[in-house]
Amino acid sequence: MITADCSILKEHLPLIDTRLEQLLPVNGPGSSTDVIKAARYALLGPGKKLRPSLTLASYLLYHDDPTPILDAACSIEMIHTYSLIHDDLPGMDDDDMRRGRPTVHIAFSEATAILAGDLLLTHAFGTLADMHLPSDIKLRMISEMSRFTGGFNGMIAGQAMDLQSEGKALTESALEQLHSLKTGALIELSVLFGVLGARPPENEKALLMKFAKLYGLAFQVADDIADILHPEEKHGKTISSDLANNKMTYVSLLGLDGASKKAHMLISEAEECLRQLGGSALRLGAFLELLKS
Ligand code: GRG
Repeated sequence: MITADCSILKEHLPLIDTRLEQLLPVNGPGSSTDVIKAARYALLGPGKKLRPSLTLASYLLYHDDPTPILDAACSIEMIHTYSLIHDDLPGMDDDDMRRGRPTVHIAFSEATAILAGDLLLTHAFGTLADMHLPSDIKLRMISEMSRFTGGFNGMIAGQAMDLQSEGKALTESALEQLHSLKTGALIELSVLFGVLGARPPENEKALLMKFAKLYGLAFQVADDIADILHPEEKHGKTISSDLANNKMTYVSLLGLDGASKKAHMLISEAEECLRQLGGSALRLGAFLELLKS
């Protein structure tokens, strides 16, 4: 199971946490509202910050100072947190616990949780627009964030497919499409932001994006396996919401052994991308190691 104790995550965590705190300040007329408190509760809580770490690590393959890309990394964590707040709502997965604590609608209220998610989604785009990067790069990031997180070919499309899949048997390719969008798209965007900031040669960009695609799917397969092997550690309760909501997972489709083989296959292919890149790119292998534990 992935924990924030892993060194690649620990390396970036203080920088990300400090900046997230600054980006969601307690000031302005809205600051006394529960919505800001709820957004801060979720965003500054004990998440692993895996996606912003991926952005920083991808960018740092080409540069020494992560400062120029830090807000882009933080904007991804805002989107991720909004998606979790909304996913936990009674109308969606109906989860009471997340990261070992009550979910936002339990700790505050359902209406506050909806607004806190909306706040983080909106603020993510504003954060990108306000960055100190050339305008063409910022515009591309804003456009890609909309595409990768949206409802046509992004995270919301995956979530919509997930909602419609309840109680249905899916083929492996349908499950793969669902998860590549629902979970994978944001992970791909995390690497893409590092790449857009660093501007590596085209062939290296292609290999990094192939790595990101494989990693996004491997992350979901590993998550499905962890749901079965470590349910309490993951959710603070004994049954995963996918099982409770009668949703198909890689484990229910392929069995535990089959899902483990699938994860290994995806991880090996992702490792091959890093081997082809060589040099400092091998550092990204640490993210793959997280999925093996
Ligand atoms: C509601 C628009 C909308 C989208 C929701 C991503 C998503 C789409 C829902 C999350 C459901 C879920 C738990 C999927 C499994 C993979 C996943 C995203 C796990 C949580 O990511 P971690 O482990 O979480 O990086 P932390 O808590 O560390 O931030």
